[in-house]
Amino acid sequence: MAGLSVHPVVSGRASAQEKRLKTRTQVVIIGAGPSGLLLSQLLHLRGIESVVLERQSREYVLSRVRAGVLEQATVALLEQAQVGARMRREGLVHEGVLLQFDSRVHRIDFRDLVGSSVMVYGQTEVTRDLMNARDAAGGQLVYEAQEVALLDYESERPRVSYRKDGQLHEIECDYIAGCDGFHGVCRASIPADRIALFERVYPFGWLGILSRTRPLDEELIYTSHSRGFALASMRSHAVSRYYVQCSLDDKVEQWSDDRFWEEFSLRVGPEISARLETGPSIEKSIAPLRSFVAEPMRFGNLFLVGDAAHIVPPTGAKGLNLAASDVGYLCRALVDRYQHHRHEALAAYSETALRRIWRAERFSWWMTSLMHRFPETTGFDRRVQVAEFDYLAGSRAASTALAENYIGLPH
Ligand code: RFL
Ligand code: PHB
Repeated sequence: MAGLSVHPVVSGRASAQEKRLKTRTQVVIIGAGPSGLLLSQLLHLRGIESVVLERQSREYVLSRVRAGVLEQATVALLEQAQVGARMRREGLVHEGVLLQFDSRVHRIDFRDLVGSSVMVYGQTEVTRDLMNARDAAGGQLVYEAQEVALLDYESERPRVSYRKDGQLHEIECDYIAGCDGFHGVCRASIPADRIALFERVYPFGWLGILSRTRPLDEELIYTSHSRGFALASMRSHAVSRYYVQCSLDDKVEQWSDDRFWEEFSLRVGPEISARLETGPSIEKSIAPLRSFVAEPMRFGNLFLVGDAAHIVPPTGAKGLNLAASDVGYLCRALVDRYQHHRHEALAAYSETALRRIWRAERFSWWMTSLMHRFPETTGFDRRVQVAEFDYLAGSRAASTALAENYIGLPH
């Protein structure tokens, strides 16, 4: 390991002479997305103190529309974090999903195949519940923290500096948890020769809309059509979430609501679209699709967690669930360290987390490859996709493999 190292963010304006307000905590958590909030809440319940630094405002964080599907293990972790009450009341339990290829539909029955289910409950609501729980417990959360910089993270005295309302602050800590997402400062602070990056960028994106309309079906419908992929999802019995595969060059402004509904209807076909309730979108955004893993996930006393270390294309609904499983591993390891003076789990964090991450990467890549139209798709490729669908539809073993991965491999 390198000795004392300083890696300030490039835009940082802090000078060595500038007066810093100094404090101390056990764990500094960078990022108040689901990873950071869940980690701080779980640590708090085990008597471990943390400070969360978030670049954006609370309102901004709550305006992002993202994941919708929670694995049972994620649900259990949220219960453990004592934020499960509203999820249990308002979340929708789904015992299967529908896969559609052109006009043929195959249901993957989770209950029958693997005796389990998933929970449809939006990431925005998970985040809101966690924020409320942190507030109620008097948690230390700094929104709009600018110029966050990691200092000496490989030493015994890691520190994090940031600026808030013009004042420079510095927090000394035992550990730093990098929960700051794909575009955060933590992974970017690591010298290039210390980290290996594995990446696949897909040649398309997802255009998503949220609308106050009744969902198309009781379950999610994943559709593969020669015009491209489409997904019908939901947030409640009255709010729907729909996606269509789009070009990476597309801009949201090019997609009027009418154009979206028309394209979505074409892809799901006349039978299903006859049931479609359309209405004005209340959110519309385009997300690129990417598979990405950074190895390792530990650098001295800095731990990368969630999207800061890995990204999956959303087709398998795994991103938030992987973030939650990282949090589960790190929390247990920190509890071992603080309560039992054992360091083994912290030392094994990266290896343990990566084993599960690569399985989810594989599944998300597979499901993306199965369901999307690639620009270079030939007649041969399409027939292979259809043959794979036929196999799924006709084989309990193949359907079970999909179900097992979709509901989530064990932590
Ligand atoms: P996040 O949510 O990106 O949060 C990181 C936070 O860090 C802050 N930050 C900083 N703070 C301080 N200083 C800095 N320098 C900072 N830089 C960044 C950011 O402002 C932010 O608040 O990462 P986290 O917590 O690891 O959570 C990961 C999940 O958000 C992500 O994996 C999922 O949303 C992925 N995902 C899905 N996952 C599922 O499990 N099931 C799904 O159904 C699902 N659907 C999706 C998805 C992601 C999507 N998009 C938009 C990428 C659907 C979509 C369309
Ligand atoms: C969503 O509801 O946003 C959602 C559901 C399933 C996915 C991806 C996104 O695979």
